[in-house]
Amino acid sequence: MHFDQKNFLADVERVLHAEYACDIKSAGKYELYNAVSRAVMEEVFEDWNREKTSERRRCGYFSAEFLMGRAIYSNLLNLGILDGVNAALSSVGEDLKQFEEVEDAALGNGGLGRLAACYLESAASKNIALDGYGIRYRYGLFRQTFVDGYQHEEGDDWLRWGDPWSVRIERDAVLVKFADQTVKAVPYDMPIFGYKNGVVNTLRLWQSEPVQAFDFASFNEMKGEVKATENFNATKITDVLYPNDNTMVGKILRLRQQYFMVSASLQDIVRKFKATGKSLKELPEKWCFQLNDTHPVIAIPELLRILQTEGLTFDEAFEVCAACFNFTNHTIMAEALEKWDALALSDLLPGVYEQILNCQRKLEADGLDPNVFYIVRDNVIHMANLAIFVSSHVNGVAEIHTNILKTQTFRNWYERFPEKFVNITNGITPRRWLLLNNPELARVIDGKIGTGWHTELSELKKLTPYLSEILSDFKRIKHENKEKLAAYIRTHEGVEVSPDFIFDVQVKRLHEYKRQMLNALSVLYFYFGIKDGSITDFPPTAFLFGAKAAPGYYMAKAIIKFINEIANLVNNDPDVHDKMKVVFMQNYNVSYAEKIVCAADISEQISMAGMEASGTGNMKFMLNGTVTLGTMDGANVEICEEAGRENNYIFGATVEEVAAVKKFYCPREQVEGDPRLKRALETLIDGTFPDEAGMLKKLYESMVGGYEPDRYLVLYDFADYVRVKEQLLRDYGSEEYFMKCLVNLANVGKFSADRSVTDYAKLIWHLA
Ligand code: 26W
Repeated sequence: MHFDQKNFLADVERVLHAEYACDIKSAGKYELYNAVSRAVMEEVFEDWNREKTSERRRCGYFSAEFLMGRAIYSNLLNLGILDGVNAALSSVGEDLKQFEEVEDAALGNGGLGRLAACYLESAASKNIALDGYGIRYRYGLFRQTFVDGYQHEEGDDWLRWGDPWSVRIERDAVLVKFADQTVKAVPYDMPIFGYKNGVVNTLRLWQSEPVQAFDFASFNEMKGEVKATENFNATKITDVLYPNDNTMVGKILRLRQQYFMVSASLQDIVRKFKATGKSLKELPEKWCFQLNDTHPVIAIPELLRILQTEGLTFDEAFEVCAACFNFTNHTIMAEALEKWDALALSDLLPGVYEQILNCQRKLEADGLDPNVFYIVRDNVIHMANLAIFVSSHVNGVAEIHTNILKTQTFRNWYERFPEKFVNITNGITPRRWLLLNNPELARVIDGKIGTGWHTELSELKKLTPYLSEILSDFKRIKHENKEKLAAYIRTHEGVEVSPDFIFDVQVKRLHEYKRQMLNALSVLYFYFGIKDGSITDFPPTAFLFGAKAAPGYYMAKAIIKFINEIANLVNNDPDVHDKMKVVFMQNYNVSYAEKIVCAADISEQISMAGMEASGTGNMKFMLNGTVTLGTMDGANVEICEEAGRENNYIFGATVEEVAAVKKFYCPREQVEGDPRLKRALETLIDGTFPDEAGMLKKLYESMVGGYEPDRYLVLYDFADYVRVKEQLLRDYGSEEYFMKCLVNLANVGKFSADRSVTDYAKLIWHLA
């Protein structure tokens, strides 16, 4: 994008005059943020419109979540005007940094939502015609604070700073009909800028509104179908993102959200396709759809329904759907695979339910054994099975995960339809996760191998001969990043952390399978070891945690409380204050992550093998030159393939061992056999920590009592974890250690989202 400082400031002034009746001198942060963003938006119309009106084949990425984070810096970077805007603002005494107060668009929970955001950015950067379709939640993922160590949740008013990067497209509004209400769906379009290539794709987020305000003509067309009472609470549908990650809660409002978003998207797409005069049978030539987990799978019966209203037969409609839809699975956890009560769904969406039944009938007519293959059974609708049956491609998100899908989770389906199953290993965008968050390191790399790696990440391999040359720069930059993070933690958490400590980091959603407990218990073991003199040469380490727990997930909240109590104990004990610090960072989000991943010395990826579909945080740390302390799970396996297992710190039971161990495993014996573990674990019940609510006691019981004690083999893997962690802490600081970091950086290429979306485009979407 052409940039002229004077013109730009004049544009900003003009927006300020018109929108806020002020000028640059008198504008507050809010006004300036909106004016700067809008001044940029004025310039991008042509590029955006070219893509919006282009005839080329496209893919719609249907997702209930897009965890976009903060838009302004990433947009300016991709438009190639980050430095220009920075200079322009400096010339009038303003600072781009002030916009760090702008809220993140946290319209997602975790990995799946952030993956969608990375894919949109990478697709635009690779000139792949991918558009996102989702929900414009009024409130995103809750804002987290800790009160007495307990998690508290507050509403996330992400629109507080305005939404200058979206445009409301009233003319594309459609009606979405439920049995008991009809609502208006209004799209807000966000431009997705490719990296310095002039490509602008679209993220279209639908907002639910009452139908009264709808334009009169369409209202009349409905011939009085809509009763006044039906407008009641229409806005509620898109009010708030469900804060569950990996657990299905069968709430009808969630079903309403899912249907709302896919119905609006498909109506919009079908309407525009029809306007070209082509037959809807040809829809698959122009469109395909990627279903991001089961959340948007209701799109399948909805498109079947729409196509039949348009005159296609069921068989014709089915053929179109089979050619259009593809399905990504992001988790093997049974409790995350969406199922809906058939009665509830048929009450709310009778027309859709009919199509689901038609699919079940077709499945039987095709000769599949209904005892093995079913979409509806015992009045339960299995959304994943529906997706597999209809889609042309089903993919997992890392090699090990796809293999588990094939051999366990969807084994029968794989044996019957092997050609459908493919693996596409996840990736992250190197623009946000290195260029933007770690510009100093990016400059050093540019200086050695040029800038080709910005869009072709495997070029980082060219660094290999220069690793020792950049070692001292790397160390210096890492230390500076640690200073910045320490300053941020001081202001936001009120804890003093020395940047000279090792930064051992675990950031991700709080879940038992991710085993923050394992990390916590090791911290206690180190603490007691230092106290009783059995550990003498402990290198000063800061254990940094960041995680949100689903508000209804009791055990996850107990783990947060436990870690906060450990932090309290450790940080207030003068005996260890020059040896360890523990910080649970509040409100971990995308913007916090940007500061963290470039400042970490250790990346903790310690899920029980077989449980983490891929992980993408692991890739962010690797891209910033951090070694992984992890299990052979998810993409860790491929990280080891790419960077060498010897350059990472791998421990614990493998998938095969997990299966074997579970047969004879006795957690209590495990604890009795290891006094260090016993000492750490019993803090949960021996009065070390206050526990009025009995939460810690319950946590203890989950480890050694009840139906399936220590389900995720925390106690089983403890000894090996501590052994490898101690080795890593000993290695830290050596030339060898830093070389491992750099070897990881040089071999991170595979984990670029550019590679992932290119794979999707070739193998699944057939987009040139
Ligand atoms: C129905 C409730 C629910 C909500 C969210 C079920 C499942 C989810 C997501 C699938 C959870 C999720 O984010 N999974 C993560 O997806 C990432 C992107 O593929 C992977 O890297 C992570 O390993 C996986 O946990």
